[in-house]
Amino acid sequence: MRSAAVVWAMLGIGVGAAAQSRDSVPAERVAARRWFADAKFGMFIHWGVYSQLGAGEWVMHNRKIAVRDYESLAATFDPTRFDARAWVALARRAGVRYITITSRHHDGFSMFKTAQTPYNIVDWTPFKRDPLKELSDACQAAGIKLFFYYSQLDWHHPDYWPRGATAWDNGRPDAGDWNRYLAFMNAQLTELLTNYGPLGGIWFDGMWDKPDADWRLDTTYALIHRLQPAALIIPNHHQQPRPGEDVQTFEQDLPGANTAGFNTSVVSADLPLETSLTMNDSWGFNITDKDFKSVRALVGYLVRAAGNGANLLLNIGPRPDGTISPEFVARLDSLGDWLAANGSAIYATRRGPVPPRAWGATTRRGDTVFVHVLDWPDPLLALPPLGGPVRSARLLHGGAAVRFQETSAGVTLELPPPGPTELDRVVAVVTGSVARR
Ligand code: FHN
Repeated sequence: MRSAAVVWAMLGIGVGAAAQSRDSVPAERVAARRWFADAKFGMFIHWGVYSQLGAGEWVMHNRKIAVRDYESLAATFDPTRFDARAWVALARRAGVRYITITSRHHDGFSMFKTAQTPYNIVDWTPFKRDPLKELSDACQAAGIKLFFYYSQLDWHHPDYWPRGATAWDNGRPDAGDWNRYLAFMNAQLTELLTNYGPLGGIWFDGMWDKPDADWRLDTTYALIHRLQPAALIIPNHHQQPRPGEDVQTFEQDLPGANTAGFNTSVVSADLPLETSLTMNDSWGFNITDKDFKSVRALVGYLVRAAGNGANLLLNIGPRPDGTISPEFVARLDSLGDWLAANGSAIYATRRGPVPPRAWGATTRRGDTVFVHVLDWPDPLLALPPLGGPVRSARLLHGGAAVRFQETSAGVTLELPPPGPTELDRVVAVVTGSVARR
């Protein structure tokens, strides 16, 4: 542990002078943030007791299920076909670099062995196995980083009191001890950060239920960073980043956009960014939701996320028996095929000099600007200046030269016609020394 080794870090992954803000961050976390910004693609997994009802992870709230009844449901959870190695094999085929899985969602059920409550998958269900342990072992063997989603909101714990915006009368006593609840959470986080090997980090969610409560985040964040100095804290609180947080994440929106209605439009200039996205319209398994995005749309999200300097955290909701529906598998396999051919224009890139446009996006690594043409039927594509004189332009596939013209107003590329099944025409443009941003 190098906790004493505090460095003044300048990540330099943001835009303009604002990106040059200094942040006192230990070297381990500086490296971890850089790793995260390079990773570009993660797999989100929402899986829990709720999967059994096939109506998403909010089913307890949406159907106003009483705690007693939900406890009975939990006692029948038996995902006998869960195979951590199969999940991780799928993740590898898809080309993801990390997995973020729900360790405890808003229903308050712990999907891991915990001494803090019997309401956990090992002690409460016939399954009796710890899927997070099995997953962490499989991830470590495969070189995939594991992050734990952890809900601060709890619809089951009596000490989650006073209750927040999502409360309903579900049979809990109208009293509770907030200090005890915070101690419970910190004790569970200690278990997660102690018993599952080195983690990528903790992905928090649910604070928005009680935005004005005294969450004592400083204490919790310090605990996490003391237990694992390289663990990243990713808060999905939909607000501007606070001290101690490592990544700014956006839900169902690219950074700065707010079509979902709860994201902040303020984008951090110096933290790595992430966008979480459902593959259909649900996070947890939803048996009637067949509104799956096409592979073309998903490639578009991945490219536009990278063009915004963000990772894409793409969700699956496994079935209650532990298997993964073919719709998820097919799309992840197709993304893996696409990344096998185009990953050099995605992984370890940063946002390019041209912000995402209707036609596509740009990414950059060193002096190479990758122009991702997603939707442009015409032969000429005019770009603003790329930050340095263009030395060459070639198709990523096959390396054929792409003719270009450069003036003080910018660069015009002469594109070959799009192939009939092509998802993204990538042109690698090498420039003379790009002005670093
Ligand atoms: O309420 C949750 C929801 O169930 C899901 O976990 C998503 C994932 O980003 N986050 C919350 C809403 O902000």
